Amino acid sequence: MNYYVMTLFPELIEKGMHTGVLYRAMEEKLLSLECFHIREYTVNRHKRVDDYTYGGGAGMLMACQPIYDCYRAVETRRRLRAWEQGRKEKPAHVIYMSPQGRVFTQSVAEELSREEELIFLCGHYEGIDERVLEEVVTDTISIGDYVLTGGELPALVVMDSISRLIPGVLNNDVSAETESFTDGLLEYPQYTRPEEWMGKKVPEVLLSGHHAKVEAWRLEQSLLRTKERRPDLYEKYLEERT
Ligand code: 9D3
Repeated sequence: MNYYVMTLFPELIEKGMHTGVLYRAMEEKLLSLECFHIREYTVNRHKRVDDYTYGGGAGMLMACQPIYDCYRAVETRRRLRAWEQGRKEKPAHVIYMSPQGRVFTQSVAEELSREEELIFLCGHYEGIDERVLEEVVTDTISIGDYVLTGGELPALVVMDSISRLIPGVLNNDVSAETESFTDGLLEYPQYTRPEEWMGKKVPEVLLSGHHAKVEAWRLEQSLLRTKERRPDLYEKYLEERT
């Protein structure tokens, strides 16, 4: 997976991706990341990327020109890399991170993980001039109903969850298996050594070595937890089993 990110805060994206599992995956060339700093593409001599809103109202909007020129730089870079690697050029998949987008879920992550390349556009201020969005954006995604200051953290969330679905990134088949087994349920409680801590004992069944009993206990715990904490998921799980 090759990620391209258009942003006013490239260092935030770089820092977020150059850590832990994702860093290793980038070293192994399973992932790549290239950030494009929108401010570098402004032709304005004060390097301004924002301007007042027609029709009035509070706040500033990101203007068309810097974003469009930044996008053209991404396209040039994509074309070069496709040529270098002898790949066929594909139309761009440009994701605008916005509170007005479709809400990101695990199934959206699965859908996007099948792409070879993804381009992210992160907004700031009160938003972006609609005309440049019409010109470059093919998909708009929100990470949920709460207000942030910009699209960078959402882009990191989306890249994180897509990346772990790419074969080799987690190199942990058991995790993937467990995920399908408890599909749509919350995880059961887990314990490690010591057997007793602050007077609290690890549940007896987990020490029994009885594999079938352990599995039954874990499923029961998952069901109880999901019913209690996420009745919406619980209902869905029951519906899918009938
Ligand atoms: C004045 C109306 N505001 C919308 C509630 C404007 C506005 C506020 C904050 C527009 C953008 C932002 C910054 N947020 C994002 O760029 C963003 C976001 C978010 O705030 N929540 C969840 N998902 C996302 S994806 C991008």
